[in-house]
Amino acid sequence: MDLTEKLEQVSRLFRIEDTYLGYETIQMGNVNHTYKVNFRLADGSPKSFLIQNVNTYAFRDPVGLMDNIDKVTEHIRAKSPGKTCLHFHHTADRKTYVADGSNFWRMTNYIPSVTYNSVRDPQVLRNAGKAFGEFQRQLSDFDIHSLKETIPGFHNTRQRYAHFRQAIAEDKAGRVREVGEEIRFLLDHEELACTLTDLNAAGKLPLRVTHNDTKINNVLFSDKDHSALVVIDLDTVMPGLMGHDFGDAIRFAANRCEEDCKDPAKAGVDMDVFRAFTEGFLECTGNTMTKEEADTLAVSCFCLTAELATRFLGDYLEGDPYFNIRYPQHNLARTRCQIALAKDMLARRDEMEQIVRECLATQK
Ligand code: GN1
Ligand code: MG
Repeated sequence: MDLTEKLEQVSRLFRIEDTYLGYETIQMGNVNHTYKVNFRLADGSPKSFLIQNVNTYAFRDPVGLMDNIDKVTEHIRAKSPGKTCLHFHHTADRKTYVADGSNFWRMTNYIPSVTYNSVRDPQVLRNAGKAFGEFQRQLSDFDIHSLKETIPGFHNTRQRYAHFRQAIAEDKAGRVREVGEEIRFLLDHEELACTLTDLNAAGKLPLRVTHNDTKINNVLFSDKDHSALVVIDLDTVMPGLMGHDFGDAIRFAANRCEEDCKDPAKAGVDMDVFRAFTEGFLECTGNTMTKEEADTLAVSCFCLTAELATRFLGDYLEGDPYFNIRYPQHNLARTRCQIALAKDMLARRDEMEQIVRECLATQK
């Protein structure tokens, strides 16, 4: 069966009865595969949905993952009457997925919108910060213990480093000798990179329900007024730290180039972007944030960037089993870009601390 037929079959299992017109592949994320499936309704009008094939190498418990997502989306939906929300379709036996062989399919409503991989407009960035801040706020009364850990230790940077060391020791793809300088930088900065993880282990930071993958392209914006419509990609919603969501968002949105740019010299923090996003994020979270959390925001950007660099490089050393790659050295380009960004974050740490303080002061 080819993919067109497969996607039609999956749609039927999610009880979509309309006339199937075909599919488009959507470039979204580095882990799952996403398709927009198009239908014609009885009255002739078009209607689309998104179907994703969940990567079960990354997500070992996809059923637990869908259970998390279902609970979280319904919690948010109940709190946002009349607002655009994500909604997962159900099969006849009330499941939010169709599992066949190694494929694990799910289907959501398609929300017409725009997304950004890189944006410099401060209003859009403020709105993105608000969207992720609001996401945390909406889930502040969610029962954190009802969430499964979809990827255990996802932002446990110590554990990420342990895997990274193992990848170096095993050298499965014979690539260690190419990347001595990158390995050295990451190992030299392990202590600082593990700041959040260590503070958490010491019980100094509150656990919250966090998104954990706060790339700005996980926010859908209205194409009319650039307001944020909804936060998507809830695969990694888990108990986490405020700095995980803040740091990862800055890592992606405030970088002067795309995260896999082949020219690492272009990477660095755009401080105007940093400020605009921080303003929006703190507008929604500032009054519930503890002093310890506020103190970690600037360093969290370095932590999350270094952590992801160990993951990209570890994957490269293992022969790229985890991240989807579009060319053989893709994970290496990603690594170099993240390292260059992390270096710039080190140089600008005081400046970032200062901006966080200024933004907090206007909140209180
Ligand atoms: C992966 O697939 P995507 O784009 O949602 C990864 C994130 C990384 C990101 C880097 C489950 O996210 O942790 O930050 O790539 N997600 C998972 O682009 O590993
Ligand atoms: Mg994701």
